[in-house]
Amino acid sequence: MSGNTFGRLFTVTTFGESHGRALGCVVDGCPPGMALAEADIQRDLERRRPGKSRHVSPRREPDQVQILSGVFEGVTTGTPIGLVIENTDQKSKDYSEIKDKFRPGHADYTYQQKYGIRDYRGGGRASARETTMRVAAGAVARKYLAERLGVAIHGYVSQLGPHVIEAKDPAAAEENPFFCPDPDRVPEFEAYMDSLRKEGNSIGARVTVRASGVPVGLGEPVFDKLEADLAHGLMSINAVKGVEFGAGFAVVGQKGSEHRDEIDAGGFLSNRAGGTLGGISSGQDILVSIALKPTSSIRIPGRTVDRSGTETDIVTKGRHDPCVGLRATPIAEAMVALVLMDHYLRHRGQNADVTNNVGGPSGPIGE
Ligand code: EPS
Repeated sequence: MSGNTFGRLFTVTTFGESHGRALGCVVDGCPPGMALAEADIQRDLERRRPGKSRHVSPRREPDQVQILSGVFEGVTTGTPIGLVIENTDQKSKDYSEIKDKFRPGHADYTYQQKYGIRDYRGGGRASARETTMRVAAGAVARKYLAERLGVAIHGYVSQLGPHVIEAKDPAAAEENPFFCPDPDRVPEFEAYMDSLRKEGNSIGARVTVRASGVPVGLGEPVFDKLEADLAHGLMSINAVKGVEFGAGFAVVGQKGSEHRDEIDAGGFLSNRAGGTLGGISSGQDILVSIALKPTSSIRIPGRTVDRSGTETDIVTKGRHDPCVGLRATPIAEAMVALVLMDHYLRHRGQNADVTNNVGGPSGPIGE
């Protein structure tokens, strides 16, 4: 395998490029018997797709998913689920000017050096368009987790550039183009993004995801700790440069007496750990944040070299996201779903017979 497959028991293998014919994936290991229709997957694809507001890439893609296999009479059969989305709105000529140049801060350079050839159209495989299939596969995992275990996974943008956003109303994040959980601040962010776009620049963001109802016991110490695999999945999203769980990097300044989550008969009294202990889910909410960098496709001229090593300037025109973090919430949720699903099956495989769990904040798996 060359890095296009994720997971051990619940796996997803993705393929496709931004300006190729289609993007697709094979989801393997899905338990049989779950009702699955294209509409179940389409909802999350709709939340991710470009062209929905002036603050994201204007590329118009319906991102209509087709289920090619693995579902019979509306129910999963346990065989590989093939999913495909056609690309319909490529404008490859946008890239002809920069095809032999390397955008500073972009994968252009490393793809060229690693493979000796690259599909420069739309960034090829390195394009954020690749995330369609993560979202599609994640929707399958998420449906199973919700129906079988009652797991709910929700995210929001918790920082846009310098603006830290309080999660006053997490559900409201679904109702604005910023995935902003504080609806009163939306006009402020509209103005901020308008001025950034005018400037031809881009900005970073932070996205936070909460998974509730996660059973105790998911995660396989020592190398496949739950947060290690979550970090793997989340770090593999385009533009992600950091992952934090619970108190995150603030742990550096905390004392043991402040950081620990005390327990009484009713359960944990705080959640600074972010839902895992020793790499195993504790039954508390999984709380994870990711840092997304500002994208490199900007209109501000920058210095670079071309393929022959000659110094030159570069300006990236076309239809780019000034803040890729604005569309990252469903992608991050999908990666969390894929990891939890994989670890649920792995835990069930090894530990289904374990009976001497103590009572506590959350019961043994399967209860
Ligand atoms: C992207 C550039 C734009 C975005 C694209 C990601 O594509 P293009 O240059 O082909 O118009 O629209 O995102 C998507 C198409 C998508 O579906 O997310 C980039 O440089 O990563």
